[in-house]
Amino acid sequence: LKLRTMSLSQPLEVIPPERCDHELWPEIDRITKEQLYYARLEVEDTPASGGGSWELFAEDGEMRLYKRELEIDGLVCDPLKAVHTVRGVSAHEVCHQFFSPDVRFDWENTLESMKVVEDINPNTLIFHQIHKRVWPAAQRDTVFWSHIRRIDSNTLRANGHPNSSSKPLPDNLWVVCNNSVQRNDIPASRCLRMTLVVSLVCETYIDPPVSDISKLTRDHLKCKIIYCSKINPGGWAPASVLRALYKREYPKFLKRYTQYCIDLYKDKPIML
Ligand code: 6CM
Repeated sequence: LKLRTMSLSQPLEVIPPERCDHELWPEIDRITKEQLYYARLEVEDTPASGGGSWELFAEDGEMRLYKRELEIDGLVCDPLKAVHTVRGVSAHEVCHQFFSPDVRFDWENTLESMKVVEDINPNTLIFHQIHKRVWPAAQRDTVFWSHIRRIDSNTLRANGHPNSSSKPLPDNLWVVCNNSVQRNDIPASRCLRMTLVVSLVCETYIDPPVSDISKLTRDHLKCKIIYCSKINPGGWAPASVLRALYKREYPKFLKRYTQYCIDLYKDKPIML
């Protein structure tokens, strides 16, 4: 990917194509915007998807993780929302690493295999992933589209957040949305097919502000990270094992992933 810098006074840029003829494109566009809206609502003011309020279950420094208990047809589908703030990386960098298939195994440790099964456009791929088996349940796989985009300030305003008017706008904002897709041509073979909707929303704040963009360093970068997920295990999985797994693994994932990004970019030019 070409390294880019931009003037902070420039309007934010939208990078997904204006149009795309793929049959999934209307769904990709709609769900990405919905997930962006949902993620940016404040935990304190809003219900978790499916109703009810968020319960804080892990906290470490700036990092806070919330969940809501939700069962669908007897299966644990607890929505999760995690918020974190880190310094030294931009929203673009944190989202780019999450989207890129090339580095997936560098930070994702739930995987046995990962394959890109379709390339919809430069910002959108379809993945087939086989996850490591968790005893005593059957092994799971997932098929999902993954879409990355920069959100411009007009889209942000049009997205109409009830609680955003009092908040400062970020200097830029990126989102990656992963959402399951039904693909009968990809057999689940020995696995149960799990379904998911996951979003990673990252906001860059230049803090302290710089008047001269050429003086921008990594010390000025503050990145607010919001990670939301809702996973349906797709078949029998003991509720207590699944909840214990999520409670242990999500905080570990968020810490490991953000540290991975910080370490990776620390001596590299800034990709705003
Ligand atoms: O969001 C994350 N990773 C993305 C890229 O891989 C993508 C994948 C999400 C699926 C995560 C599944 C985790 C659970 C796998 C085992 C399920 C076994 C069920 C049976 C248990 C009794 O969005 C990071 C995901 C981090 C998860 C901790």
